[in-house]
Amino acid sequence: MTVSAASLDAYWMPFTANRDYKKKPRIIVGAEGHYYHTEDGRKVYDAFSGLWTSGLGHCHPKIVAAVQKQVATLDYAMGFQTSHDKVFELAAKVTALAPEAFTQIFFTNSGSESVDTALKIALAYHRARGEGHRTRLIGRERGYHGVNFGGMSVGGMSPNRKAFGSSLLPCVDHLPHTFDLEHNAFSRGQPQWGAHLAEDLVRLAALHDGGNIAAVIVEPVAGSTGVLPPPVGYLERLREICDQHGILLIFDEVITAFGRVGEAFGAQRFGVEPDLITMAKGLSNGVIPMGAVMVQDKVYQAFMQGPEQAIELFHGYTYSGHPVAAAAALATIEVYAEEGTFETSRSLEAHFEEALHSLADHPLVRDVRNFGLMGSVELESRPGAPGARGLEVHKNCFWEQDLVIRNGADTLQFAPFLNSKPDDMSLTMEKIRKVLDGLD
Ligand code: PXG
Ligand code: PLP
Repeated sequence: MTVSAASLDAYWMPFTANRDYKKKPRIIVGAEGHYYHTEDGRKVYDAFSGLWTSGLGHCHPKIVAAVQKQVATLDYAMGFQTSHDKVFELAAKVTALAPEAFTQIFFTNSGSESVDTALKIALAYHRARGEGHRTRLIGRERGYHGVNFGGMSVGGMSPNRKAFGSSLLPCVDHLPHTFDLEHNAFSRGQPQWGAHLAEDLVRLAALHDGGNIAAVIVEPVAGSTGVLPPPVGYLERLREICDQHGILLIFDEVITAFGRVGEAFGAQRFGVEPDLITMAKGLSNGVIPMGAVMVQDKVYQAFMQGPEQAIELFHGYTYSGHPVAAAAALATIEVYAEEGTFETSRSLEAHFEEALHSLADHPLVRDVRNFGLMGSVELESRPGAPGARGLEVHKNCFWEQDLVIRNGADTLQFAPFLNSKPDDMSLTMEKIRKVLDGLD
């Protein structure tokens, strides 16, 4: 094994069953295109595009070259009161992909930082406009907005909140999630049922007075919780209610941006314009960590009012707009355009849907859901051992099928490459069926 026992023990792995993993570690030592290379010399197909990150495939030569050049030219530049060329160019390129009203972008290093940044911008925006009493934030049950205190507070994944219950942000409410097997099981794309769940925002606005609510944050398609596409009409209705009460709408597009739903942003795919959009992952194809918050011009302008020498937003990270990350992101965005990635992704949706739903008849399968190139297969849990079956599928895929998939408890998740070969999508599902057939 390439990793010594002592080093194995030294690393506290994120979102991992550390003791179980360390008994038989799954170690990746290289990657190329659609495959990982394992330490035991196998090529393993990546059916999760990294961690929703690497839609173009791994080690794309153009991104690799851009990073190599940048790191040898300008490794780091102070980002506060000074900056560098690449990040301005990137800001212009990303905003150009967005709906016209989005004109400014603030850089971070991850999705979690993007979410906390967006929440801070929302609160400070209202204050700058003389509405500092708008302090309530509204998220959604089963939402995932990262692991920092803001994102955890508006998020709705109970295991992520459990240990921190009394330390979450105050003044936060949650809309109900849209998962309902009685009405939505095995729906393909957006479910017909569920738009009425947006009406809960009317209730919250009546309870608190809409004028006290700063922002609503939702993922256009909930990803981490196991792919919950928005019911038809749901996002439109949220937008309407927010408009009625002057509430900012934030789309957390950390997963859905950059082709995952067949457009640059989910906002465009669903034809609903939020006020702020968070992103990460596909921004740099996962090559160098980078995230961002893009805002409508009216949001930026609300801050640009005081004396010109005053800092308008007291917020920023040491690595905001890091030159090497910016170079990776610039190359990524160029490749998206050159290779027609968003169009390719869109053209693969129908095949992916068919392949994924081929598992619907398996006796262990409870639900199948998909939108764009996001898919999940929910398994029946083993009695008394929730999550055990899902982890077993993940491990069996890795060791026996040369396949990496993700499991969130007993929900299997799929994020095919945006430039996948259709046959590989089919083969992935055939392998999953084999693994499921072997489970008790
Ligand atoms: N918002 C959304 C919508 C996300 O999907 C984050 C914020 C946080 O991003 P960072 O870069 O801080 O991790 C995410 C991240 C999964 C899975 O299994 C999804 C994410 C992270 C880890 C696992 O679906 N999404
Ligand atoms: N903690 C200390 C002591 C710091 O000096 C800084 C940044 O200068 C931070 C935390 C924040 O780090 P970052 O800007 O990388 O988020």
